[in-house]
Amino acid sequence: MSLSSLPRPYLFPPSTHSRKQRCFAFSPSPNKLTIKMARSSIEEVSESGAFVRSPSAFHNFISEDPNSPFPAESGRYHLYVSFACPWACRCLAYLKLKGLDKIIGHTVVKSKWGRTKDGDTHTGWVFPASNAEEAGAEPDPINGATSVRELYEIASTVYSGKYSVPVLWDKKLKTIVNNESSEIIRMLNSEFNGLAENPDLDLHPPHLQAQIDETNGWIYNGINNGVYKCGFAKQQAPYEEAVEKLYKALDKCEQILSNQRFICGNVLTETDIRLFVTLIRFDEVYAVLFKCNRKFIREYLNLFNYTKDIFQIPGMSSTVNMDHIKLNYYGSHPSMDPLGIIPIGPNIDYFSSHDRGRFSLSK
Ligand SMILES: N[C@@H](CCC(=O)N[C@@H](CS)C(=O)NCC(=O)O)C(=O)O
Repeated sequence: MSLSSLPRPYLFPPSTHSRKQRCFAFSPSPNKLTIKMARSSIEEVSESGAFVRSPSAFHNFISEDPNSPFPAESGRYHLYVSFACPWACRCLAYLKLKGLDKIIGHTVVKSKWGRTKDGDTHTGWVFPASNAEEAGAEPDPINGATSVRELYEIASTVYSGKYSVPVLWDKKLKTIVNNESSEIIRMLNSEFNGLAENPDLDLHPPHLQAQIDETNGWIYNGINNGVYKCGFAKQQAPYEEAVEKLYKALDKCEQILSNQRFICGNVLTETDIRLFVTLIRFDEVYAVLFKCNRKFIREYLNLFNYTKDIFQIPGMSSTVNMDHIKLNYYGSHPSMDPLGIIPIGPNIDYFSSHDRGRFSLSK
């Protein structure tokens, strides 16, 4: 079978299709592919100066069904991530927690953005030429690409959106399966259980799904995406609106965490991983660069201890590389930090003891 006869990726913004429908819905229709999208988050600003995140474009779903177009297989898929990116690090956390890192390889890009093509001013994620170039970053072992942009160009000749991470790559079909972290983590949670070292860990269990989905909604709007709305706002009013919403959501989390160990009860769920990736970057980056400075996470008794609790779950600390985080945020956004000077603090020790053991764990 030639590559051209194989299904091309399902490529357009998420619709109201159910997950299973989307899994088998391929759209080769060129009309769907010509949506003009921002090529970088810096361009994602509305007329009123508010940050408006554009949707991810690749929405195929890996399935445990061996007859599906993207069946769960050992060694077939590869995850491209940045240690700086909270969305990508959600996926990395799942590789570690589910025990999938021998089944699905991953490659970390360089911390700072670079030119993605000769003769073009676009800057974005790039790979180092060798392992020696930057600790933690690696050359692309699958496609030999020099930038993440190149991966998108291999996957689609008509794509015109952001060249974002995470990228879940199919080595067999040489294409992007999915570039939306909220969908990738669902696949990693449920579809590789025949191959995972920790198949019993279910971070989206049926009895909590409604609560998880509802909680994800306000945490995404207020906190995960909320910090970006603060940082990327180009006018005072949208900035202030985003800050209000952010601290309302953080206060709500603080209140919930005064009664239970995790956000959806006394059991770790997807919502905790999604929240953690923002909290761990908050005091080091968002409080300073994104002007989220009404209160630090380390000033919230419960949120701070909770962040340490999750950081100390085996495998999680390996998904946090504060050097990459700080080098990227402070070094890749000249419109916000033109000199790229990296603040020295606060260097929080997330391995220090926490008090979350006061809550008993449940199923
Ligand atoms: N909705 C996406 C967002 C991914 C995203 O925005 N990634 C950022 C890094 S934190 C990126 O790669 N941006 C590239 C750019 O703006 O050019 C997800 O959750 O996977």
